[in-house]
Amino acid sequence: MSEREEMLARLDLAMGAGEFELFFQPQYDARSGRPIVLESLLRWRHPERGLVPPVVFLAMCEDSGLILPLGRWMLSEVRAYHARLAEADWSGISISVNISEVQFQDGELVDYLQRMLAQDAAPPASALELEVQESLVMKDPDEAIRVLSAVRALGVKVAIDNFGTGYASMAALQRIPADKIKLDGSVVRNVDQDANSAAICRSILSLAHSLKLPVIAQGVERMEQFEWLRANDVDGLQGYLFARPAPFDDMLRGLGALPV
Ligand code: G
Ligand code: MN
Repeated sequence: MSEREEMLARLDLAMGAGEFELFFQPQYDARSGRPIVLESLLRWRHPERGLVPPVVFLAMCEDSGLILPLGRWMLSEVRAYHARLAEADWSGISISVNISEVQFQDGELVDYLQRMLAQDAAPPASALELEVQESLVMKDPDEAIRVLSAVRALGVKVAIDNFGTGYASMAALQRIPADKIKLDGSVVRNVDQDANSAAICRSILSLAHSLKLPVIAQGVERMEQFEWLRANDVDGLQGYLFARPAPFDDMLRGLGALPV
């Protein structure tokens, strides 16, 4: 068997074997410094290879169709973590889930969410946030608007992920039903050092704010970026500077407000 075939065969068994895990990375309110959302990130703990990052296996899951049951597993799995947040006195925090292209286009996403939310009233739908890539939304804006409107009608929040990677027309953004946008790490990488980068970032912030959309900067790695972003009215922050993705218990131990 080729390495790919071997991985595919193992992936098929991984879900039943409980080898998928969620890591969590906090997002913070830029003004109060408080953690507001935990982004859940999928990891595969392969028995021999150890921790496999999603770039290695997600495309395989999409090709094999495993992405659908896996995506549903993530959605229902995160609900269990709310009780643990409440126990630790962090009950106001939401949890976000990244939605893959296949899952977004599947046609069953809204029905699945509705059934899942109906099973148990706690936590409320508003404690769940879906992250949908900008590129995916812009591929078929009319269809995305239909799905995202239905998601928000359930009370679930929507974030447009990796914003600023070049696909969104400014005209399209105003039609997209969303609660926030997450700036791609590439947009904020040099904001404090490069005038063009700063100009682009400022214009996205100004556009989003005129549409009443909060802006979360992701991929923040340096203190100077953090300072620039706060001075330029960014609403939320996420990145290695504050916290790396980590298993829930490790994340919880390190969780606290940023000094702002
Ligand atoms: O596509 P999305 O933005 O959801 O991807 C999140 C990924 O980005 C995670 O796998 C996480 O490990 C990574 N990440 C989170 N914070 C940082 C950061 O500050 N710098 C870099 N380079 N990557 C980050
Ligand atoms: Mn994301």
